[in-house]
Amino acid sequence: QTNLKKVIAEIIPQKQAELKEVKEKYGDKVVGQYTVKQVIGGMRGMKGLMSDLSRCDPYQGIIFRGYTIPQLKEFLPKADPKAADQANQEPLPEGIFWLLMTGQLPTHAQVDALKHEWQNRGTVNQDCVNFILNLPKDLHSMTMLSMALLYLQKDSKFAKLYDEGKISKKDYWEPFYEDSMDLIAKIPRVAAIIYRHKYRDSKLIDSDSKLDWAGNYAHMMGFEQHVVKECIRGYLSIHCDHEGGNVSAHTTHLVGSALSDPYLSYSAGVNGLAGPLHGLANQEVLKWLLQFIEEKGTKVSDKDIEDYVDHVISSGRVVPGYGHAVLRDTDPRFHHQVDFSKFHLKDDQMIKLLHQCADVIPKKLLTYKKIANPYPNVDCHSGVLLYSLGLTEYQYYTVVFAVSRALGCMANLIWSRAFGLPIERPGSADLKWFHDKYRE
Ligand code: NMX
Ligand code: MLT
Repeated sequence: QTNLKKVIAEIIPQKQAELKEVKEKYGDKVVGQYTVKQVIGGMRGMKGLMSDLSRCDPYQGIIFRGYTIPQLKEFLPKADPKAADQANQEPLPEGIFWLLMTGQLPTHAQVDALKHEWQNRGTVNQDCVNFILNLPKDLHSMTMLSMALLYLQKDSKFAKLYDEGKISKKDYWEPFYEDSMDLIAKIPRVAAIIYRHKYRDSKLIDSDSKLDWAGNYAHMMGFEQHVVKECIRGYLSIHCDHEGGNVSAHTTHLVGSALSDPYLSYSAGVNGLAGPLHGLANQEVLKWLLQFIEEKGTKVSDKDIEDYVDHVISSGRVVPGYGHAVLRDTDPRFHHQVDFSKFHLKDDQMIKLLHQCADVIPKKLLTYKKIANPYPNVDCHSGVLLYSLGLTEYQYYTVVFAVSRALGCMANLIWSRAFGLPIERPGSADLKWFHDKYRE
């Protein structure tokens, strides 16, 4: 079966039964205790959400439906199924979406079907193109993306059916599926239009119906080199999901729980991704590195890097690309990008400097006792990779992240409606409440 919707429709009743069983069997079990410090401290370490798509292990990193990143690189279909060489080893994002949605590794035929489906759904109407082309170019590209997603919201099938009173709760997942698939199909086109508008005199490039979702995105931005297409395939695969609690996934889920449609929900998620402690860190790393190179050049001593870290921290800033709220070791997504760059960009000076920094900075950060994790995260490498491949406009990098994150956020949203999850509404406490409850 290559029709994803039909596959999902068969899995949903089984998964609903599993969720019912979990609720009945374990509904009254205590998950854990949490402290006042955690309530005030961003709920760190508290399990407060259910997301069946992926889980983040502090040491192993992200596990998508039971598979690690190296396993996915090995098992997921590639753009050229016949090429077995290292230059063609990046997984197709179509494959990871299939896995996230179904829990099963896809066949080439299933990935191909998804590629064609997204091609068919991917046209962006001229009114939306005009909307983007009329946006002031000094808006940040993430602001443009968020606005363009809101513009597309007028075509939401869920919002229309709900407004007409034509949809029953048990069927919500279907229009959520339709909207989500449309959004995923259109987002590379929208993102490419933003890129061409902001950085290439608004000269647009037509979609190429022969290409896969990621390859076509690279093409529509104006990059035809094989290595860029491969990079974008890998990039869009590994950034897609990071369990339910990261800011973009959590925001999308929260907004969707109010039955705001996928466009409204993901626009909100994109706004969260645009924060420098989250997805914007990839542009911040590049900015940081370029400033460093301007002052010191690319051939530097370890001491130069250590001094720069001290300088940044003593001025009250963070070193972008290092640390994580959950991870306690180097992010496997960072390793994935190191492998890619060591093969494709081994002589690049900037990449070499980045690898030197990634060696030196964690040791330096370890001397700051308050930092729970000094190791490189996904954003540490991604910007430098794009820069070295010729995509030098770093204020755009988080848009690439957002194109990828749409996969995880949309898959989560569809499953949340299929599971019939309720509106999310935790309690909050004022300071008086803490005093009254705990005063000795
Ligand atoms: N540079 C300097 N200080 C840091 C760093 C860093 N890279 N990482 C953590 N700290 C500080 C943090 O600001 C906090 O200081 P204070 O108590 O004065 O507020 C202290 O160390 C304790 O923070 P942690 O418990 O280690 O980290 P937390 O879970 O609060 O935050 C991040 C996680 C990711 C927000 C944090 O490590 C950070 O700001 N890193 C740099 C930005 C970055 O790379 N973000 C991208 C994350 C990945 N993504 O894609 O979203
Ligand atoms: C992500 O991919 O969302 C980041 O690593 C941040 C997180 O997991 O909190």
